[in-house]
Amino acid sequence: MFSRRSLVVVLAMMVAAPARAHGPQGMSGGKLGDPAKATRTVEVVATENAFSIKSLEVRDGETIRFILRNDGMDPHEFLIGTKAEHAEHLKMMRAMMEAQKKPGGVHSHSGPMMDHASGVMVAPGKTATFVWTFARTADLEFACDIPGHYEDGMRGPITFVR
Ligand SMILES: [Cu+2]
Repeated sequence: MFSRRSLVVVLAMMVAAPARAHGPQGMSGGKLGDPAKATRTVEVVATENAFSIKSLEVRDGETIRFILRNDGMDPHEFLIGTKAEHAEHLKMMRAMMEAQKKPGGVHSHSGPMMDHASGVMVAPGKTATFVWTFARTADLEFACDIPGHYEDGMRGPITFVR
C-alpha cells in the first residue's frame, strides 16, 4: 500500500495547483454550473474512508451546490464521472503515486488531469464548494479516486429521477 507520506506529498501538489477543482479530461455527467443557478445544496462530509452520503438522486439539468467538508486526516476528493471514468482516473492516480515512490520521482503535477473540473480535492480540516449542472448520464458515480479510498467505499451512485 502507499505510505501516508507519499499520499500527502502527491496530494499536496494537487491541492496546490492553481485550479482547486480538478478532474480528468473527458469525465462526463454534466458541467461546472453557475452558482447563481444552484437550486439545491448538498453537504457531504468525508472521513477515512467514507462519504456521509451513500447515493444521490438528481434531475436532468439540475444545478447543485456541493459543500464538501473533510473531517478526516487524509486529503479526499469528490469527483463526478461514470464508473469507467473513475476506473481510468484511479489508474492515473496509482501511476502518480508509484512515480512518487521512485528516487527522483515526480516533482510536479500538471497536464490534462488538472484542467477539467468535475469535482474538488479537499485537504484535512478544510471545506470546499463546487457547483455542478447535471446532464443525464448512465452509470454516473460520485467518488474519491485516491488509491484505496474508492475501494474502501468512497463512492456512490448518482441516479436521474426524471
Ligand atoms: Cu478519499
